[in-house]
Amino acid sequence: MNLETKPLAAYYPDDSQLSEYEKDYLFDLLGFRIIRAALSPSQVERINQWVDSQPARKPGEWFDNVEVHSYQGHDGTNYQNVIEGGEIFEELIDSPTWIGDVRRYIMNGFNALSINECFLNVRQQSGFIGIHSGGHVAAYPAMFRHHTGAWNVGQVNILMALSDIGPGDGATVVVPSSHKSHMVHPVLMDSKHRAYRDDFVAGKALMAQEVYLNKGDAIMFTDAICHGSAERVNSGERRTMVYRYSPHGVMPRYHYIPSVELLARLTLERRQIVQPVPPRLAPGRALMAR
Ligand SMILES: O=C(O)CCC(=O)C(=O)O
Ligand SMILES: [Fe+2]
Repeated sequence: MNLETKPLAAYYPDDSQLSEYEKDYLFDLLGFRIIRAALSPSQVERINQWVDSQPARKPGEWFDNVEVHSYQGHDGTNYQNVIEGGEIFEELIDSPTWIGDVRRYIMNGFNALSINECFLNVRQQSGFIGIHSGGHVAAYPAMFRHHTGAWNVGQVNILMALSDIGPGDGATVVVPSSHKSHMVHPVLMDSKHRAYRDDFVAGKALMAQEVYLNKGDAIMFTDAICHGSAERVNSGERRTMVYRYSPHGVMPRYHYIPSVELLARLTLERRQIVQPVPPRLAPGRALMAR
């Protein structure tokens, strides 16, 4: 069934009015939370200034340890490994707005977190990301377990809005509670691994709901939730940034090794997230890149 996108149902409450327990309940029940004003206006402005200062670049180009990338082309330009892009990106590694909850959801507060992927995405008119994931996916980032009071979530994503994202802007869509579903989403039945359809605009999928955000707001979601985005029909561009956190045993998605300059600048707490397992080499040996 091919549907027009629906805005997120009116039942979703204002995060700032909720108790900590109620927020946990929502995350467990729905698979996502909306964090209003997760970034300050000045943080949003500093990031947007960084984007505005970038010349046109093509996927495959590198600058300052940041790699220009795209998943499928139509989903836009990604600045991957963006924590290497400057101080503003470093300070968000352990943003007090979310890091405590992220730690608790992933490992019950043990200090064993890692950044699995971090990128800034710029998406133009007609861009979208296809529908993907769901509770049926048997991969570590899609693991979602919660025994009362104890969590074990394989990946928590923080998707930050850097531009206002409303109707027609290509909002992120979620299928609420689908991280708990053992059934494959109907439109994923035809896909190769039943996990991703890059040809199917997620906004048109059964039960997909658009999440509207003001710039500075964020969605915190388990990677197990069935999600993607609507097609951007408005002119202009949509800007978002995603930090994905996983237990440190999950391989980083694109294998970036932090630069020595970055490691030297980071606080211990941030360094432990960016490089939870510092490499140990015999004297005289060096790491080799491929
Ligand atoms: O681009 C979007 O709105 C969705 C991004 C997404 O799929 C993700 O961050 O996992
Ligand atoms: Fe995704």
